Amino acid sequence: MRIAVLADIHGNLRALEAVRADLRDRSPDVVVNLGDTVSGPLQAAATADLLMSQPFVHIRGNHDRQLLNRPLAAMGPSDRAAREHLTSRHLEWLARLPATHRLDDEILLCHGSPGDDLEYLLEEVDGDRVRLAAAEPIRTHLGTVNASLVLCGHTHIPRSVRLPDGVCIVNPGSVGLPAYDDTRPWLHYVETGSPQARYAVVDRSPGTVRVEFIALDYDWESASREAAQANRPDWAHALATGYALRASQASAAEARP
Ligand SMILES: [Mn+2]
Repeated sequence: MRIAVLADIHGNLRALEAVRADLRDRSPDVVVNLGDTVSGPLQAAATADLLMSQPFVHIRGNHDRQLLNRPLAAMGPSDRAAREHLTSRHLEWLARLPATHRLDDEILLCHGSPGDDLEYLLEEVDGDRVRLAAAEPIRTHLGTVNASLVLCGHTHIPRSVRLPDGVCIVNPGSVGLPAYDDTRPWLHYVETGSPQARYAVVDRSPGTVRVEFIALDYDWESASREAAQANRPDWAHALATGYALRASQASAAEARP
């Protein structure tokens, strides 16, 4: 079974269209979307409309949950921007998505870890960056899940890990947002170092897993301009460079005439 794995689209329709164009030549058996589908200042409603029309397997991410469950005033700016553009049919669609899904007996889809859409499964925060976690904490975060292949997103870092017990875990990276900062558990930056749109194709045959990571050019300059116009210099910088905007860079940019 050949599985195209998309995650963390974050309302970036331009990046999603680049992935869809690339998928046309690959004809996977199934396309899965691992959540954080709309949150952000770009094209939340158009992204949701497109995805709702596709025969993909979708699960929800923490941001999809947060923009449904929180009052507008309590949302972060990315969730609020998306929420303001979504209509009831988009919200009803998001509300129906499960937090995890089993593609078959062996394959589990989740956003963060199987039990927590906010938990980093393959990374740990080290100072103000993230790095690959050791096998033991990854195994702990997997919990009692019985699957030989786990597909996850959330940290936007493309990675394929095989634990000593043979379980394979693949994060395809982010379709729509190549870098971000977060304050949980403290301020840190997550960066892929390239503005390209990411996804993966996982070919699972009995006894083997072949993983192909794909990085695609698309019109990230237009996406970045759109974020800047929405007063999101952090997104504008991340989309154009694949690096996160440091607080010191942001204040320096503001001080410029
Ligand atoms: Mn997430």
